[in-house]
Amino acid sequence: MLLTNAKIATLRTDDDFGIIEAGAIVLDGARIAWVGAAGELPGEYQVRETQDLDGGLVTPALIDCHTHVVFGGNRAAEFELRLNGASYEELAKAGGGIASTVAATRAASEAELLADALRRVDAMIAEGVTLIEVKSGYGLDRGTELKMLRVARQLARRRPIEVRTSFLGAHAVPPDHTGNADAYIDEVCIPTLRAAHGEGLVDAVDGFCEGIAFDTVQMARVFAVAHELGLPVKLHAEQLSHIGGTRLAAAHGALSADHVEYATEADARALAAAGTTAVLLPGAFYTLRETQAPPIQAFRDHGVPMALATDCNPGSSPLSSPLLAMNMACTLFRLTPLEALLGMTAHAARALGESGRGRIARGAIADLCVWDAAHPAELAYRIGFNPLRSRIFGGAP
Ligand code: DI6
Ligand code: FE
Repeated sequence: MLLTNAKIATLRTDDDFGIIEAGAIVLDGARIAWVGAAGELPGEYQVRETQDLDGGLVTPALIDCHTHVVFGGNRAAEFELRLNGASYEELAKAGGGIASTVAATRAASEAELLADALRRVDAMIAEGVTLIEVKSGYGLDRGTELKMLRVARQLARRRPIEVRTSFLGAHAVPPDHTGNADAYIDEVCIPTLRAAHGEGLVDAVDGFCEGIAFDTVQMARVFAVAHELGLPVKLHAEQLSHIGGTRLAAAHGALSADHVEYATEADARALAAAGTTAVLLPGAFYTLRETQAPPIQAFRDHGVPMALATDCNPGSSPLSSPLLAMNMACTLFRLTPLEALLGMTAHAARALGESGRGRIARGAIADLCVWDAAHPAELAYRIGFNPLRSRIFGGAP
């Protein structure tokens, strides 16, 4: 298939949008066979179908590399409590927060969880997302963690989207183990990870390294099992305080360290040396009204790739709009529109360990978006406006 009459933002490198005016793309099945100026299209391609894109803007499709789209219930009541003076950490300590979503998720059937998650996924697809990461972590017992991961796998069977799962058994200490985080890790979290892996439900292992969750020593025990099982690791690190999660992630060769508001320049250096991607989650920063932004300039200075994601979850980031996340990253964290687009495409792919995605180049997966926009900076600039015209998933419009 030949796509023609397009303005293409290839993101070929990280230096600029890599724009090709009057461009054309040849798709061969699920892959990109050729991209360039239409006038330079080699004669060798036998084109079966041509689509005139009428001057539309083509970018790589969006990738949401950090989501918790599978969960029961919602936390609008806590949102209200916070607006009446309670803090996120106070609510967590009082048995609300993640624990209240755990109760709702344990009580929900697989069909209910799936129906709810599909509505959030549909919102993402409508903005041009073709690949999402989905975490467990609202079960915190074997049955419910496995249930969440099965639902995550189902999403890819119900919709034209790819899903990568992360096991987040180390998300919070469940009410049944209050004050006994170590026993929870050893007796529930790690055996559940092994069981989920045994069923082919786990693509990566994540954790919440924070004062209200797990420390670096506990996380290192979970990561050791991930390594033993051959699974990549990633970590919620330095979101609310600095306790060393970023350095731990780097030391374990993590795919990503996520949130990283309280990360330091030394942490940025460690991430760069390890080749670990920093995942920025402005939706959580915004919702919790945090004031400490991640060390963006240090990430730039040390060459740490920055990905961007919605963190879609019922507590700290009830956000299912990647476009709004891109806007927030620019407004709140001062990313450039180019950095925001790279963060939702090429660098998000990197955070998932997926090379060959997120850029428009020969041999890459043909996941593309066509936008009603004259320039790619428009994608991060607008607020609450969706210029998506069409989405191409694995070579199929
Ligand atoms: N950090 C977050 O922002 C989410 N999980 C995490 O570890 C919040 C989860 C929640 O509040 O439900
Ligand atoms: Fe998260």
